[in-house]
Amino acid sequence: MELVQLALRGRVAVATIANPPVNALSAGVRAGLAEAVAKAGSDPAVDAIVIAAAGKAFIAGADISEFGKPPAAPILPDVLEAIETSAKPVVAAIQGVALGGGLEVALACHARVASPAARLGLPEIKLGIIPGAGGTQRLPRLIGAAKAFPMMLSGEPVSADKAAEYGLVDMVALGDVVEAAAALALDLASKGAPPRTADRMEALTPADREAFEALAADATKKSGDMPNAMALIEAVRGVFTLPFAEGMAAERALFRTLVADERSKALRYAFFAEREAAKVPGIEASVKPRPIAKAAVIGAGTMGGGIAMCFANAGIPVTLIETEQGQIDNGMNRVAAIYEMSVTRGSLTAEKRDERMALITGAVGLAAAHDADIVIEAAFEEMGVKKQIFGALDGIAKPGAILASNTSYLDIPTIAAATKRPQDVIGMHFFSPANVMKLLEVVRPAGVADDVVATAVALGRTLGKVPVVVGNCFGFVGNRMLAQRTRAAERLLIAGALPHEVDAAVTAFGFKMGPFAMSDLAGNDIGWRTRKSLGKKAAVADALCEAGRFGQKTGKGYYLYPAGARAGQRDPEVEALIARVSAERGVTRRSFTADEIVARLMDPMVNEGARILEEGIAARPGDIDIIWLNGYNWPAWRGGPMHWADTVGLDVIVKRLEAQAAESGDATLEPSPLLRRLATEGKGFSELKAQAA
Ligand code: T1G
Repeated sequence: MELVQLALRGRVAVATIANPPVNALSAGVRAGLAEAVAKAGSDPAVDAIVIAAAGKAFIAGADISEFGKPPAAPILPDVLEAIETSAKPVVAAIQGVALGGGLEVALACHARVASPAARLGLPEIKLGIIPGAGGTQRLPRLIGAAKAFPMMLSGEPVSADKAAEYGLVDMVALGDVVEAAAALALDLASKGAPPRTADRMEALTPADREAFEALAADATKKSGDMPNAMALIEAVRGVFTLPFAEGMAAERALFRTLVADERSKALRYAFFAEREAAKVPGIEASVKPRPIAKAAVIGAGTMGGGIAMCFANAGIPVTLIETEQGQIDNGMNRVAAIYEMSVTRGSLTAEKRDERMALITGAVGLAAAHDADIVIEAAFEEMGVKKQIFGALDGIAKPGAILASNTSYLDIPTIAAATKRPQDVIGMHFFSPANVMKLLEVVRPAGVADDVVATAVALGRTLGKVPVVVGNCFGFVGNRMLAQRTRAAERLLIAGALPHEVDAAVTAFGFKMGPFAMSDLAGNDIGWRTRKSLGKKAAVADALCEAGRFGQKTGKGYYLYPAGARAGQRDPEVEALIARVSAERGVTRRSFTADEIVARLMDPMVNEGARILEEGIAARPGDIDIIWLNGYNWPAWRGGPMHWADTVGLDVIVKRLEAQAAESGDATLEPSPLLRRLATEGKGFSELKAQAA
């Protein structure tokens, strides 16, 4: 099928891009577009040209899968120059998303018509790059740098109406957007006006420059060491200081440097890994999810309330169930307070708040779950409680209802065995706060029905989550690997590092918080309770808890939190306690560099990830990375633990693990067979093929 079809509509030539699923600007599309515009331009029967697209998207941008390969002619800037310098008016008919190169195509046109649902944006910053086909040069000239720069810095699209308000589109067409574009194109042709090209400077005034420079200064303060934010500022500043052609050349040079940067490669890797993760090996795309018109959540605590909010935010009525009215009231008040905060912050209208609150109904007793299509249990993390709830739900929930547990590590098959419908029981592990964190681990026990898995994944996407299907084991994937990092952090303290040194190394690596500050925030007693239930020990962590140092909530944990202090402060008492534990073990303490700390924390996580892959608990290394990127704030520009390991080199990681195992005598630090095999073969995790989870 032709990627760009050219058809005459009276004296208007319509070039329609058809490159499903989202009309990415592959080499074939670029060539087709150039050919269509040249052909229409030289056809005496044609007075004007429209660029349109088939399917849900106008154009989703450059074909990201082509990055890193030698650019195939014609490159996009050349195609856009041909459009912009066309002697005949060219109008874009935007019926869906016009993103990245897609919006740049529209910017090279002489006018733009959008459908009401269209969204227009330059999301390149999210991929660690900047627009590379004139976006930084044409958009400011059209709407002013003070409006264009924030669009490019956030990477967020604007609606058709907002685009019209900015002057980014000339018209929002309620009917057929191609027809409206053709009429506008003919009108431009009839005026005989020379097509409007980018180097009109009306929008670029001294006031616009002043506003831009203020925004740029703010962005510089906030952007940390992300090179693409700095490059974006440089490229946009060029519209005030360089002629158009030189500005275009400068933008292209900056773009090409960023495309080659490891950080952009990691972000592009994660873009595709997230989409791969939604494809469940062994479950055909044809398996239909069960319809979910009504939900119920058992447990009105922090997690239950957050999960109920996810349904309300997606417009799905949800019953929030507890054993007593007082708990319902507390849960509903907590939810209302969170929504109120969003209204105060301006991120939610009062009307939307009321709409969402009205979708959440509190109820006492499990019987209220009788008409739900899915029931999600978010009760106390104790197997007895869960078996009792699922046993009761079995007799209440309607046939075909899905029964899911939000447990973060308990055995799903044991929970399912409490019912007569194990094929309908699954794990849906949300991350706290459930209404904010994107990750959803869908835990697939043996025997669960395929359409139940498909429903959990589809529902996860409907709730705005990033669903990843994982196998059933203690801690599933994320928490199982986190346990390795926690053990490694404790080992480091005993070997000679101090909490603030470990946390500093981890935040320098790119995490928002280090493990000890995180533990103080969440509450050290949570891990302490789990270790006790499992009969496990952690000398330093246990000693802190035995001393009542649970963290921020008790004013002291690994750090001191004097009243009103924003961050924890070093506590000599804790450092003396740690030294005592080292002495009791006959350990001669030594200092560690930040690099050594990172290696000692992350290598065991990678090793556990390799075991998770060997056991088939995760289908792909990319699934593990998506879990860490979306559930644990792994720095996005490092692509996740398995991608990071590939950038380090698996042979290096194997050697470091062997040294750690020998030094500590801890056999669990020995490299897993898969990790050792890949290292021996000189391969990376990225060369593993998907397997059924
Ligand atoms: N390139 C290649 N494949 C893409 C793609 C792209 N730009 N966008 C989507 N896909 C694939 C995706 O991998 C999936 O594949 C399928 O399309 C459906 O995607 C020159 C340099 C458009 C809002 O960053 O935001 O232009 O899994 O599941 O939920 O200056 O896709 O089916 O095999 O996401 O309906 C800038 C990225 C590129 C936009 C649709 N553009 N895409 O969401 O579907 S850089 C972007 C999206 C650039 C210029 C620069 C979303 C979407 P598969 P999907 P969706």
